[in-house]
Formats: sequence, C-alpha cells, structure tokens
Amino acid sequence: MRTGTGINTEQKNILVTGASGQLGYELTSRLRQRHGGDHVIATDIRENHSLADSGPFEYLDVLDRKQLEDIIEKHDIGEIYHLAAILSARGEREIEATWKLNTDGLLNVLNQARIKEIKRIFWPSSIAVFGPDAPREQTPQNTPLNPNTVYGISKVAGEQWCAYYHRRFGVDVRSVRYPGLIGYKSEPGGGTTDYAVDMLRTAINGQTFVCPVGRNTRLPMMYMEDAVKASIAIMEADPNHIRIRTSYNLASISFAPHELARVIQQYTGFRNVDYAPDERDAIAASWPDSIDDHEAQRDWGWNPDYDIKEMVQTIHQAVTAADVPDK
Ligand code: AKB
Repeated sequence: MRTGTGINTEQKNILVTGASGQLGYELTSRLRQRHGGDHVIATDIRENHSLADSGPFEYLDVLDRKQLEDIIEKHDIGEIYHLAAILSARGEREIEATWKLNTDGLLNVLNQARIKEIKRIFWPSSIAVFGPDAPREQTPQNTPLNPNTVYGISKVAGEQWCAYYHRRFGVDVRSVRYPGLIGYKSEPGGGTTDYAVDMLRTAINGQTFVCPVGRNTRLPMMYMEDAVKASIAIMEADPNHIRIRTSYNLASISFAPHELARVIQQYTGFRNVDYAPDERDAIAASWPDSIDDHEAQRDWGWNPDYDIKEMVQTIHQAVTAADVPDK
C-alpha cells in the first residue's frame, strides 16, 4: 500500500551499515527521503545526531554476528547497504584491523543475506582494486587486479566473495568500484582521495592548504550526488541486467590536485596551495588516472550528472549559503 506521501507501508526495511561515514550519511539521508525515515535503519559504531533525529539509529559493530542478526530480525530487514569499512590510507597503518573489518564484516553480511533470504545487498568496492600493472588510462573492467594496499587487497577479496555468494547461494549482491568521493555534508576519513574534500573546505575557509598528494597525480573522482545516484540505480536495476557480480567500474571526473585548485580558484579566488606529498601520493600513484565504465552504462544506464566545475560551484554555493548540517 502507498500512502499519500508515496511511502510504501508494506515494504521490508533497509539497513545501512557504516551510516555515519562520508557516503553513509548522504546515502542514508537520500534513502530516507525516498522510503520514509522509519524504513531506513542507520547503524554504525559512531553515533550521528542528525541521522538519529531523522529515523532509527542502532549501534552496530558488523564484526559482531549476533548483534547483526538481532538488528536484522528486530527491524525486519529486506535490503542492506553494507558500507562499514576502513579506507586506504588508514588501512596502511592498521593492517589487520582493515583486513578483518573489510573482509569478515562483508562475510557476516553475506551469510545473513543467505540465511535470512535478504532480497538485495549493496557493497562498495573501489578503484583501489587496481595496482601499478593495470592500464592507467581508461582502465578496463577486466584487467590485472594486483593492488599495493591492504585496502585494495580486501576489496579484491570482497569482490570475489560477492561473486561466490551470488553463484553458490543466489545472493543478489551488487557492487560498484567507487572512485574518490567528494561531498560537503559529511566528513571523509582515512582515504587517500580525501585531500580533494580537504582542499575545498580549506579554500572556502580562506586558509592555506598543504596537499598530501603530488600536484600532478591524477585520480578518478566523483561528486557525492552522483555516488548516491549510482548506488540507488544499481540496486533498483532489473536483476537480469546485472551481468557483473564482482563489481562494476564506475567513472565520472578525473583530475590532479593542481587542476582542482585551478577550478576552485575560479569560483573562490583561492590560490594558497602548497604541495608536500606523503605516503598517500604513493598510494594514489598506484591507482588509475581514469576508468572505462561502459559496462555500467550498458547494463543499468549509468550516467553521471556533474563535471568538475559543476561540482565545485555547487559545493561553493551550498557552503557559503551555510547549508551544512551540524553533526
Ligand atoms: C580511498 O581513498 O581510500 C577511497 C577509495 C578510492 O576507495 N576514497
């Protein structure tokens, strides 16, 4: 039954793990707009006040199988967006924790999906699955996956687990290889590509930005609106159209730090960037410059909305209009 607000009152509920993270916050907010606040259960080990105000919020450590099972039962969960993970830069400092959370956490979710016949799972992979031996330009879907980071290794393993659970148990798990994600409503943390968010914020605050990635190190990136759009589009696609059960390449924009700085300067006048590449530059240098995502376009109609200028302009306008929620 649909109510006057367009909300389906008979649907099972949606669980988001890692909801307090950079993508989790924006994806949960969008899912709540679409399905109604009460139908989207936000979970994390870190509370987020804004999410706790707009719908149910539960403490969940995805490594705790019993806790995960209890929450799935309590909230009658039919779909899971499993986002809880440690990203690349932090992963190099916390090797075992990264492997454990990223791999065992995913296995716990896939097992629950199998046992409880959960309709659909979304799990994000990353451009970090590629290593220095993959073609740098227009990196294809199928190419050597020999990553340099523990995060990348965990994503390659995760992709294979997803394909295995789909093949062996029929779990309908869907995935995209995200590039670096850039948003302004939520804090990034632990990623190599986070420098782009930090540069934007610093520029808007009028301070000097010291960039940890070399001025010419190009990376595939994406505005958060497009990242949210991609997750929802792949989850809403006809199962027969999902031909890749590891993870889809996904592309939008690519730039090096000096190119982002130039666009930011056009909109804000900001020009104070110094470069002090650290270990994040080595990680970034092992990743592609740009991605070929024609399979995502062909299979489920992927098409990004934002180029670099539209992204910077949108963020600048929103932030200067003080449209940033308190966390
Ligand atoms: C990171 O930088 O670790 C992430 C990613 C590219 O997956 N943003």
